[in-house]
Amino acid sequence: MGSKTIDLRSDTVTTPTDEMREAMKDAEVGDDVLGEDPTVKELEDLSARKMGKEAGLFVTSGTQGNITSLLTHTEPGEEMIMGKHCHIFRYEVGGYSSLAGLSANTLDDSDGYMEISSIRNAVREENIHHPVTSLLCLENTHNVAGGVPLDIDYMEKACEIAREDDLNVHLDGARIFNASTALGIEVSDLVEPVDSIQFCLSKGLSAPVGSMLVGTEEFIERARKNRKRLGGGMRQAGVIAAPGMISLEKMVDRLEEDHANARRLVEGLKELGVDIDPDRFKTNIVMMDTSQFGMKAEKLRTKLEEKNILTLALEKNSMRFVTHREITSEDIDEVLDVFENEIF
Ligand code: TLP
Repeated sequence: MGSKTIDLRSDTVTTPTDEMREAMKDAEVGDDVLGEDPTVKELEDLSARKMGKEAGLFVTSGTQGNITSLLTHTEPGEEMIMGKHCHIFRYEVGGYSSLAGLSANTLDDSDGYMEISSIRNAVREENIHHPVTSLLCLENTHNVAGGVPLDIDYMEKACEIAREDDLNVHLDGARIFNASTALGIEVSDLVEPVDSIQFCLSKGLSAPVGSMLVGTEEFIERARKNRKRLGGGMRQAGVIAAPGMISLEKMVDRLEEDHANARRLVEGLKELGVDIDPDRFKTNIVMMDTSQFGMKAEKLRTKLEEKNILTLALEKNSMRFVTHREITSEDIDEVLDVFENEIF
């Protein structure tokens, strides 16, 4: 067995490339709170252009991008509709409620999709007892469902329903380029119907830090103030925006490799007799039920860790593997070897 640690916990573990480090060193900078950092401006403009929206805002993280968006779309006391398994609801420390004062009407999204009819039924009618429903949140790719890319037809239908009731739509597109890659469509077409998108530079795109929020100019102007309110106004942020430019210009095209490695893992596990559905995993995230090995996910995680393979025990019986730039097809073969020889 090799001694390299094979880190499949998340694509967040990717480290900046040499080119990114060089770009950081050479980045032109200024005080971004005063609107004077040329590299940040360039990244914001490029992000908006790529998404086909008017303006962009550089934020510290996906979580900050999402909460900034919620604060900008809504008023305290309002309600939003979102999936039970979405990141904003499950993994952002309840900021939607403590920071934005919102309630969440959560719908089943186990396979990544909330039923369109359930979205329609979840919108509150005007009534003195009801909060106002003001926002629909979508997540693409859907993390917990297994990196599911929501197709364009669904995106359009969900947004159409939202519009009928005057809701805005925010997309947590942390991995939106994985979705557009898997679906084989332009990212701007996929996000066309939504009002705002948060997408991450620091996941599969390998930047060390940062996410982007994009939307209309008017929305981004108000979001900029909310980001400041959250303490996210940065100064010479060009040094961290510079690698983000490389993420957008050079790291998108290679995501297909990550998807191929995820496929190799799923198909290999299936061949070994694991109960896993190869058709379910279309991007870089794979979920596996560990109860078939007679083990809780945490137990299997520890066993794999002893073999230098890092994974996440996401739920009691659910283990997550995420492929990324620092995982090769040989690494996947080694993981499959360990399953064959040590786990079965
Ligand atoms: N997800 C992380 C963990 O927080 C679970 C991961 O390893 O997958 N939206 C989605 C869909 C995400 O998956 C994440 C991060 C975020 C937002 C938040 O991004 P950060 O970590 O930059 O705040």
